[in-house]
Amino acid sequence: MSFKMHLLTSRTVAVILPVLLLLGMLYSYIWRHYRDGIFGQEVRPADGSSSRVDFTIVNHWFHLVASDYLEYQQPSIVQGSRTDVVTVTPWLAPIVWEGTYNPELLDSIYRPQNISIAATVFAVGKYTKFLRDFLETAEQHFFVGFKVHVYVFTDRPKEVHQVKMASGRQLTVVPVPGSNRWQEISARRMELIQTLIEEKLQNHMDYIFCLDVDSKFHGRWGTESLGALVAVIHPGYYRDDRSKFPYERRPESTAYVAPRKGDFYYCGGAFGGLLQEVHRLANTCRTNFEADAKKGIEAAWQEESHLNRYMLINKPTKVLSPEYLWQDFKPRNPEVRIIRFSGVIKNYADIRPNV
Ligand code: UD2
Repeated sequence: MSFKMHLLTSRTVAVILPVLLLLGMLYSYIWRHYRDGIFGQEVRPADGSSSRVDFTIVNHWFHLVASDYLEYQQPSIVQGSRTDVVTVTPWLAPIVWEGTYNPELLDSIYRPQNISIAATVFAVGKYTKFLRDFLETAEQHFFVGFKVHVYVFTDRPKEVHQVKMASGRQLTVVPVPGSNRWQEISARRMELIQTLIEEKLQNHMDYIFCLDVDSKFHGRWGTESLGALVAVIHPGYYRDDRSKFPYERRPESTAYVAPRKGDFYYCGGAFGGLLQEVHRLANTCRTNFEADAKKGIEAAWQEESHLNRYMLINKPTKVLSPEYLWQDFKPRNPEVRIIRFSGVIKNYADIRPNV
């Protein structure tokens, strides 16, 4: 090779190499952001730890295809069937009340999509006694006609009642250790939900709902409740000023909410949504709960306080009215036309491992 030729080649390499390097870096930067935004997420909770989970794209969330053959009542934008309650949040998420939706229309949209719904329920210690009613009534009312997989977390697998389940529905018992503190049982749920999503559910199920076991279904709980992040308004506080909400009020806690902040007070006993959203919620609440524990703090209402803090910042995309978690000891308020799911009356001293 002549000297000139050699010089030319070296110059070309000197120009091309950095350009190629730059292009490579640009490609990997764009791909990383594209993948995080579309396919998954990197969750970086408060302590800086991270956990990568990849989820597939959820088409049914973006594309609602109705049947051409279904006839239904004309909807109106000037005359609502509910004028006694608020049906949309200030961030434009629907608040689901009886009379605000058409169940047949919704089911006809979601049934062809073959969606699947996981439900978690914890029955640790004496709480196994609530399982039978919970499971039997879920068969009658919870996503009837849809693919449902119930996961029962318990330290007493032998006490799990065998329920006859319709085709497409199944139950899995997940053994967990017992505890002598009810606060720990309640709070540990977030970690176990996170692990379940990571190890069993991702890319197999679409939605997940996490429910208290000391409850029964009395009415339909179905496709109207689907959303990316779904919260249920607590029946005990929805008429109160937010300064009275039982948020965690100590600023040292990661669950802290200032007195003049808050939208609604949500239940720890029922929440759900798309797997990736609930994973993010569970991971954050668990991490924050653990960060508090290191400082010797336990939030006022354990994971419910952390969930409320999370939902204040990460607004739920669908809010379920207190129809979706009433309490049997409370007389029904007139705006609650139907009770769909409700906590039974229980004697805490009898069933909890500690006071
Ligand atoms: C409220 C919340 C609950 C949770 C708790 C605060 C509602 C309706 N309930 O309920 O979700 O946020 O406050 O910690 O929003 N469990 C057992 N074994 C036990 C104790 C608890 O399995 O010994 C499980 C069980 O699934 C139960 C759940 O934890 O449903 C919540 O415990 P709880 O029902 O005793 O708490 P409660 O009624 O104060």
